[in-house]
Amino acid sequence: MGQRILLVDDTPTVRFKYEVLLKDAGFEVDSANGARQALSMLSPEHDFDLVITDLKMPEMDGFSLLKEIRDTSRLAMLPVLMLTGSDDKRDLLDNLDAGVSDYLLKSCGEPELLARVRNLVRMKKLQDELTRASETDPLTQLANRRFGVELLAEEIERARRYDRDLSVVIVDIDHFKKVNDTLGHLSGDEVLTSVAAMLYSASRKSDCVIRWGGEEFLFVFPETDSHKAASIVERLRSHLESHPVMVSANGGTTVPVTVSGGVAQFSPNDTLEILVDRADQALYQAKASGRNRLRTWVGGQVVPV
Ligand code: GH3
Ligand code: MG
Ligand code: MG
Repeated sequence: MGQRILLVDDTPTVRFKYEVLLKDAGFEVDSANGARQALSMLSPEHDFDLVITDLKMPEMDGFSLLKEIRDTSRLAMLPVLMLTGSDDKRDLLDNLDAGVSDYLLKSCGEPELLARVRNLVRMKKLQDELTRASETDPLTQLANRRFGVELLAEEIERARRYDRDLSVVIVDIDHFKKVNDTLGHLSGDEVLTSVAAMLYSASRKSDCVIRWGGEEFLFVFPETDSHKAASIVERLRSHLESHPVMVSANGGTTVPVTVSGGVAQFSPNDTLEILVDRADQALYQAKASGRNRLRTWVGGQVVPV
């Protein structure tokens, strides 16, 4: 997908001129008639790579827009290029203080504007790649534990504030050490990758599956009670039970893989640690009672699903 620029100016002819220039250079461009409209367009559904804004605008100027953007954590990394008609040192210093990414006189000419735009967009792309890498487990491409903890903390906050259901399930591959011991670590990696891909592709868009540890995965199910969560993961357990995983060892071998799981539902006084610990206790019982099954933590007891 092309890179998206939000262009903000209160003068239609200026917007038109820059829109044509930027589109010809290969960018996707949306424009806003002023800072307020720009703010409403910077909603979480839209993913802009750069904001180019006029400094002097009636009602709300580019400087106030910049400050709003920098005060919004979700937008903190969004590059902002300020365009101004007048060469005022005070304005320049204020904008730099407020975190502007680049600051240009409108008289700079089109080649310089485009060169600076390309630079900012390139930096944004690198920044996005770094962010993604810091949130992703390199082997399975699932969300990593660090991202998972952040996500679960947010979901717990939301469930508490709006009194919503929230459940977690820890899934652990059974006797995984045996796979490594008999087929080697590389085959172990292949099994992990396949199981992760299967868990990911079978999960709903609203749910998250995290590589929680070596051969452990944590499902986060917002707006879902423990019965529903258990039934979703039970389907995955039973699918795995009847579908051995292919690995390339010995010219192609199938490996039977089963998983055990522990389910816990959030209640309003739980911390993240307590919630995960309950799922862990349930998992422990699932292992102890024979593996290849799920258990749920409910009111201080662990019960079969
Ligand atoms: P249980 O049914 O009790 O869970 O038995 P288990 O063998 O699965 O559990 P255990 O905790 O004894 O061993 C987990 C193994 O997972 C040991 C470790 O070497 C392996 N493992 C963890 N991370 C990776 C990985 O990234 N790649 C591979 N190949 N193995 C891994
Ligand atoms: Mg295991
Ligand atoms: Mg384990």
